[in-house]
Amino acid sequence: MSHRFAAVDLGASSGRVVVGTFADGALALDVVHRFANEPVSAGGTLHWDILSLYRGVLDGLHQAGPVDGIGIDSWAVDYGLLDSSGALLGNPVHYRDARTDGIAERVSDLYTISGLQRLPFNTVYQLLAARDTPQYAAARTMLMIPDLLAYWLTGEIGAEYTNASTTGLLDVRTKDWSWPLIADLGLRAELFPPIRRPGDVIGHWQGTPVVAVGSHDTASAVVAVPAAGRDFAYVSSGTWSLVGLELAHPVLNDASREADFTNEGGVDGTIRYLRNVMGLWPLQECMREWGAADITVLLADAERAAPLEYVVDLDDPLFLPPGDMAGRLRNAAGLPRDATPGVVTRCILDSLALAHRRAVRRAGELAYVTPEVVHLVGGGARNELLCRLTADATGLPVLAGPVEATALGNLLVQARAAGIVPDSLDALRALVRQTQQIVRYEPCGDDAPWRAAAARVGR
Ligand code: ADP
Ligand code: LRH
Repeated sequence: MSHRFAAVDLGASSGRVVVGTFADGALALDVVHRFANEPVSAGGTLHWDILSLYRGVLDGLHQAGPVDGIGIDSWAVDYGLLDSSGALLGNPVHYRDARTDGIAERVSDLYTISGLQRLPFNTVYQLLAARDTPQYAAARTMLMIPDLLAYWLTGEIGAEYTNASTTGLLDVRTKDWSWPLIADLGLRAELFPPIRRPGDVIGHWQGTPVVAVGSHDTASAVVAVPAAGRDFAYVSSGTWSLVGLELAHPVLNDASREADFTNEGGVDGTIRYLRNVMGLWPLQECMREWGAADITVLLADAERAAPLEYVVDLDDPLFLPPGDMAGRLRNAAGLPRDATPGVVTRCILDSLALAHRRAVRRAGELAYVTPEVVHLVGGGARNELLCRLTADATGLPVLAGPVEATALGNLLVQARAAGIVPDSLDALRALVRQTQQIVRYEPCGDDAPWRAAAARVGR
């Protein structure tokens, strides 16, 4: 007897609908629809093209055919506001929009409540930036992106826990909205719908159950990390690199706050103790500027470029907004004006591996864990150079894959809710190990060049 589920997975760079077929202990993935996610700047604000994304979701679900369930995940922190009739008020704003500039600095530290890294675009700061607008005044409900899409599919309103944990308004201990914090910040409590948990049935679309999953894409990706034990670090590698550990309890001390580590809510009450590292975003932006469609050519050129010649601190917020990325990199790294795209790409990948090294080491120190292996999942697992550099920089073996970890985590949580796979995260991960291709990269064992490069970027 086989079961089919559809995962809707929206990343910052693309969306896809993936069908997972579970039969006799086997699991096959089929990406039935892939579509671009292209933000649009209008009226001076950077927006997500939410209706085009919804069109991609509907097209994908139609192509998926009959399934036993549908789960939706997306990037975190962004939301839509609904009015009293349930209509969407305006197009959701992109977290890289400049409206939150300077807001976080004006708010007292919320770390001991939310456990979140202070990122300028956390939902809380976006809401504070919007608080005095007519749109906010008319709003009655705030829905995070996957909850908004689920609402359009089912008519049901709620806030899935893992993604709500990225708002900055959830209490990391109670795992529910922090009502005192919401009141202190002058936000309206009525906006925040009841929390739903991964595995809850949200409603139905054309007779098919729509099931809450780890709707924060990173939460779903971590479910599908094919770890065998506990002493592992992960890098969820795509537009961002989310680098860290899975813990049973949050780490909320000053050292952790100062190191910018976040305690996001994971599936089954776990804590995703991680740091947002700039990821492949700078490369995506350079490719957009260069009009470079084929990443494999760039990576081959980067492979031939001199190692660790140009490095930057990719954690610098300088690299956060869109536009003239190559120019910003050139200034920060001292790259020559005529540096080829291959050399710039090498600079990005060396710098990214250096940032992975820093985050893996710091996470271990702060949480008293000694990782023995780094699992690198997501689109970045297709980048052999990045995987090899990450192994060399961290001094740990890198196990690369699955590439579609997020969709896989989404599917596994649905399959579990339907009772067709075992209950524990360990068992789900064993299924990933048995059914997915994973490539191992051994570290070269020479730490000196990485230590020197770390000193050069001053971290
Ligand atoms: P997100 O979910 O954040 O949109 P993905 O997990 O889809 O990100 O990963 C996207 C990244 O995967 C791209 O930025 C690109 O660097 C990398 N990637 C995609 N295809 C390839 C490829 N063929 N070789 C190497 N890297 C790739
Ligand atoms: C990755 C991600 C990440 C968030 C960022 C906004 O796609 O969800 O975990 O911090 O997008």
